[in-house]
Amino acid sequence: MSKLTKAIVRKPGKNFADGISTSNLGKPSFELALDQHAAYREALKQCYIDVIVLEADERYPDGCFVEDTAVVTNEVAIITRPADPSRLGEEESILETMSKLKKIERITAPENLEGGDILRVEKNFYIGITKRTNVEGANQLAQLLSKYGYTATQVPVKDILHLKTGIAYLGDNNFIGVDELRGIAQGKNMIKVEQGEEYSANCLRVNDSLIIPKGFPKSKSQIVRLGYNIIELDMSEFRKMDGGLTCLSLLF
Ligand code: CIR
Repeated sequence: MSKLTKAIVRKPGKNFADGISTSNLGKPSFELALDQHAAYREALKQCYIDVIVLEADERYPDGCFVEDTAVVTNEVAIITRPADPSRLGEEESILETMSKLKKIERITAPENLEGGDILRVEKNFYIGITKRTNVEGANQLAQLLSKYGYTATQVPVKDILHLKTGIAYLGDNNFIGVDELRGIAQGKNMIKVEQGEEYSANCLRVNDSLIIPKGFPKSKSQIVRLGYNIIELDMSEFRKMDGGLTCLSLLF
């Protein structure tokens, strides 16, 4: 894994609770979400990341989930096209910030692709085909990535929001994920999350550290054996809005 140096994040807005949610975990507290977001930014800083913080954009209640708006490599930022009408447009301010830092490519209309569906494993990108990412959007991404020397593999995903809601690549041939997605980790080591702990499949490797969500003891006991420097964060308010650790940043 190449060294990560920067992240773009966006603070949750006051209308954060009006975003899309299927979790049935209740309404999130805006104040607590702000505190959890601040802790997230601190954790990234601890991992030697220069964090670029965008202020909340009240037009988009889900705007803090910036991961969905771009796919970033060393060479390029590919601006995506979110599928839900309430999120379409979030990508424009990311484009503005990103264009000062990277060469830009774009997923074009009418296709859709969200960054949460993109799992990078070394030089290959797995692309989840979900309600948010269609095959044509995935084909566009694959074609763009191939210009920069990367390959792509499409993965049909059922019953979960985004591919990375269900699986994470931790580096060093280690994965954590739900059983449905074990094919991605074939021949590699995969920690299988147990029933009730599915949320812990979304972990975030940042340089020498691994950020994991707090409150999933079975997954944690397996993760600690891998020997990473672990940072645990309480993600309760973002979870209520179907968001996880990876969703809150664009890392590069
Ligand atoms: C949504 O449904 O779009 C947001 N409430 C959550 C997005 C989470 N993003 C992600 O998994 N990459």
